[in-house]
Amino acid sequence: MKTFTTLVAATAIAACALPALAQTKPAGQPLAAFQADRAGQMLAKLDANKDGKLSKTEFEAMRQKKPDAAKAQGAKAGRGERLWGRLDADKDGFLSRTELQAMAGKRFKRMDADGDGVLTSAERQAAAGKAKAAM
Ligand SMILES: [Ca+2]
Ligand SMILES: [Ca+2]
Repeated sequence: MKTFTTLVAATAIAACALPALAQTKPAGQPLAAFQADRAGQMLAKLDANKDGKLSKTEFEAMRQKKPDAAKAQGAKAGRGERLWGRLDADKDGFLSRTELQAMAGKRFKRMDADGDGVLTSAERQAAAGKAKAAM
């Protein structure tokens, strides 16, 4: 009978330990999910003609929706051109989903402070704070 009680107790402890284990997993977003999310969000928001890629006009519309950021960037003439040149890797004049994911990947690496490949909410908040301070 003693063995049975011990077994029940052990099972009860294991059952309690499971949710605790789940909580110790890093509550963050891995790189691939971040890239897919970002690229999807940008296409959903900016791809006006729904051809699955962003033309320069569609991309510029985003910059114009953020007047503060556009003003700050306007101080450095030609920055938009250089940014576009970096993003449009195959120079076809459009940003494909792959190119948007590459952009998201670079952003992810800047935000992932401890470099563990997972973006936690704390790292997101820190990055958001930095972005605000930069404006
Ligand atoms: Ca488009
Ligand atoms: Ca391209």
